[in-house]
Amino acid sequence: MTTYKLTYFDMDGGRGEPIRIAFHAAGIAFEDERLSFAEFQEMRTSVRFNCVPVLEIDGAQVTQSNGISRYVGKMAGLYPDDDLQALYCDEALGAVEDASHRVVSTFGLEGEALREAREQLVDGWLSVYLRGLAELLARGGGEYFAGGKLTVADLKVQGLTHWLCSGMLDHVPTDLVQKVAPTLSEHQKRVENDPRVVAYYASRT
Ligand SMILES: N[C@@H](CCC(=O)N[C@@H](CS)C(=O)NCC(=O)O)C(=O)O
Repeated sequence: MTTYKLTYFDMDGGRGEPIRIAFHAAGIAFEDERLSFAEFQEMRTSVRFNCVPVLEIDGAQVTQSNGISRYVGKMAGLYPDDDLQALYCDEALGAVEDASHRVVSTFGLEGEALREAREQLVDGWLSVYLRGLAELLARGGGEYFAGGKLTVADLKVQGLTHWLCSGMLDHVPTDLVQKVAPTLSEHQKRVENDPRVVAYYASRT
């Protein structure tokens, strides 16, 4: 039997979360290695590209969260069979990745520099990405990004909108998503109420 080990930060969210949810939805057992930030610093140079998530498949390391999400998503029925719908799913996955990089580029800033960078982000790139994602959601029919049903794109976008609303990001208003792209707020609730997502979090308690 194939063995899977996912290494990611010890948090409910981020690039590793759609992969964990997809494994759970697929009913596939995996080792869920959760690292503290200090533990990650100790091992970061031992993983390719010095980044997580890393999936080990029978001991062989694979990186890149979107590729891994697609791979596990296919096994979970959370990735479209149709090529065009798959492209739509990939577009949303890639957009969230790009938006996340914009936010991460402000990490490490402090005080006034942080405030300025985050305010620029809120009025600039974050609004651009939220509006763009709302367009992709509308193209998908309004409820899901691709194929008319939950896919890993929905899990990834929910991760982003949850993060932006969480209050964890200083100077990012918690009502930003609601104000800029209200359909994404509805989408966030839809995903969080999906039985597979609910079952995953129930399994964590
Ligand atoms: N393109 C990569 C990016 C991975 C990435 O940046 N991961 C972050 C955590 S979410 C990380 O490991 N950062 C560590 C660092 O930059 O030192 C992917 O999608 O997996």
